[in-house]
Amino acid sequence: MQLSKKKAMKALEIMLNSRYFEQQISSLFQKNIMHGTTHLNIGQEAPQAALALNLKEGDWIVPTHRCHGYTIASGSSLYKMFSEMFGSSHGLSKGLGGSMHMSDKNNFNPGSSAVVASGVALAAGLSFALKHKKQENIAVALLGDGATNRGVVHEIMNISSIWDLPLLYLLENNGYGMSSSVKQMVAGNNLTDRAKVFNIKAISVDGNDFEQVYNAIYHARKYIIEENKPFLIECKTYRYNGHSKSDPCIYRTREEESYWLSRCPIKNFTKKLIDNKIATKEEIDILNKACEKLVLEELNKAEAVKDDLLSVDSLKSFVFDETKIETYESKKLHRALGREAIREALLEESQRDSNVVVLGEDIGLYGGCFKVTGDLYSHIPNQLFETPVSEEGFANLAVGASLLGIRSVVEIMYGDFSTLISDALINHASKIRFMSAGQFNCPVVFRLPMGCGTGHGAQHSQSLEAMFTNIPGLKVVAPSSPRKAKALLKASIRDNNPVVFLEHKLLYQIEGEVGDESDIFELGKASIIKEGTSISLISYGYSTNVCLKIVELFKESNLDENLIEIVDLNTLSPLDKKTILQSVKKTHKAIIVHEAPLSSGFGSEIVATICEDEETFSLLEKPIIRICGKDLPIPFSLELEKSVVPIESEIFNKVKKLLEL
Ligand SMILES: Cc1ncc(C[n+]2csc(CCOP(=O)(O)OP(=O)(O)O)c2C)c(N)n1
Repeated sequence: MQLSKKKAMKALEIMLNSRYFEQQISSLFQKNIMHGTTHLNIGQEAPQAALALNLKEGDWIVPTHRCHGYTIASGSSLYKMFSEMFGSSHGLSKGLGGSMHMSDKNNFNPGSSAVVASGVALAAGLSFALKHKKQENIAVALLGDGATNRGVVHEIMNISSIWDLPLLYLLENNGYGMSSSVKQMVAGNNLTDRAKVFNIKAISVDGNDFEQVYNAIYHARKYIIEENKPFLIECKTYRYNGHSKSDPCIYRTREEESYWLSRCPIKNFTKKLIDNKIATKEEIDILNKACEKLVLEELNKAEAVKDDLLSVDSLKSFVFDETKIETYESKKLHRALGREAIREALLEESQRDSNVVVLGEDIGLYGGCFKVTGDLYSHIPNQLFETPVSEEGFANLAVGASLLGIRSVVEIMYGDFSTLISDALINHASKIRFMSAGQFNCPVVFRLPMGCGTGHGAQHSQSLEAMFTNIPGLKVVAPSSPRKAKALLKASIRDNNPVVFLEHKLLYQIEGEVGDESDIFELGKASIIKEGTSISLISYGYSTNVCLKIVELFKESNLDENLIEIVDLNTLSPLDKKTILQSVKKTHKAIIVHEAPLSSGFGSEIVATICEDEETFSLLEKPIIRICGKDLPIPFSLELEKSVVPIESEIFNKVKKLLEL
């Protein structure tokens, strides 16, 4: 054994702390003192210690749901971990995370993802950030054998290989993903082959042998740093308990269990230390007792304050970072198309801040599917990253990178494919700040070209905003003009929170006035773009332009256009309710216009906003009308396509009817 005595004893200490911690957790669950669920890692302690002893300051880890041992190994306080398990405000994540989200920024651990394998993409994002910042560090993605069957792992293996990311995949093959065995669920003979097809070097080691894992990680880290390439280590191991607290393990034989019990990593390591005269039995007994005592003391301390909870009122502060962005309305205007305005924002923000990066498919030489990025690649070659067709992978990668301050602007070729990044948006971007009790922010902008009018058919033309506005933690922005597209995109990039930026495809072709680099508009603020006395047309995105045409039709028909007020929402979430209510209190009538289907569309939220305000409701002279898309997928035929979304004549007639003209 080549390890120094100090390191060997440290390794044993980590393994013992992990074992005693887990035994206490198991007993607290059995006594119903703890709630929820938990995934114990008893039997899998060797890789935890081996990793801890190899990592350098600034290396990041993203554990799996079976995370306690790695959290202990990376240096987190046992007291704070027990407190987190109790859900108390003294926990690592103040009781907002629980067993699977033990975030600890000080120890380079953003917490696990409870979505099997998604943490791999977050770790890839951290490694992307480390590389971008030219830091000599690595990120470690923990994953289980079950996780290797998820598509996102394959997407990320590919990306990490072609981008040479400093990423270590530490794969714990414990033979089972819940109740399903590797033999049943994994095609092929070797899990390492899964990395090799992506040109990633991979080895397999006995995961219950501390020294083997230690040496493997030592060489892997060196290789990753020196060769600038990812690496995978498969540790063959076994969990002694069930998958989670209520698993009786009926899918395993008792013979198999006793075979692995005889290969206990702690017993084996202890024997080696004594056999090789590195430590005496007495020394090991002393360490053993000290670890057991420490764990118990930390538990007692945590239990004494377990009822200290965050107040419900304080929870809101963990949803969005409230840092204010300086806004300004520039006087210097020039004319540009919508797509050019967006490109200007991307260029100016990337040049202002090297942490801003632009990611997406075909956004380089090709200029983007809608020619939004254009020649951007020639101006910011080190900040523009063309991705493979791997939406789930690169969207979650952007989230991971944001934890280290990288501000990605992710272009999703068609907003319809946001269904493929729903994991990044719904499970990660929107929740990481909350689950980590404010330790991490997630400054990522997801640009989604939405809407119909271009004859692209049902899977390339939808308006999916209502899918996002129901997710706390996401901001949703929908500009209506080139100027707003630029000024709101700049604000979105500077915002410390995740923003879904909805770009109607027809906006790209609209020409209008655009501000210079200082033009930045506040998120969460609606604008009255035309004042009027007797009816509020409330809209957002491209549909605002349709409402503006009604004003023209009024003029052409010699009707009084001063009757019409137009409220452009700009941001759907957070919604500027005040401006909506002020307008309707003045006009006493409201029509809401949007392209998305009527049923459960965002218009319902606006109706509710008006009706729930007693004063505004009492002033309403007519029922509120919603003029929206039909409850149909978008048809391909151009004529049919036009007829399923709000058309000018329909709005014109309804406005006249409401005004009794
Ligand atoms: C995407 C997803 N599917 C299913 C689950 C439920 N689930 C939690 S853990 C787990 C098994 C994961 O197995 P593996 O990756 O081998 O890790 P292990 O539990 O063995 O450590 C499953 C299916 C989940 N959390 N996420």
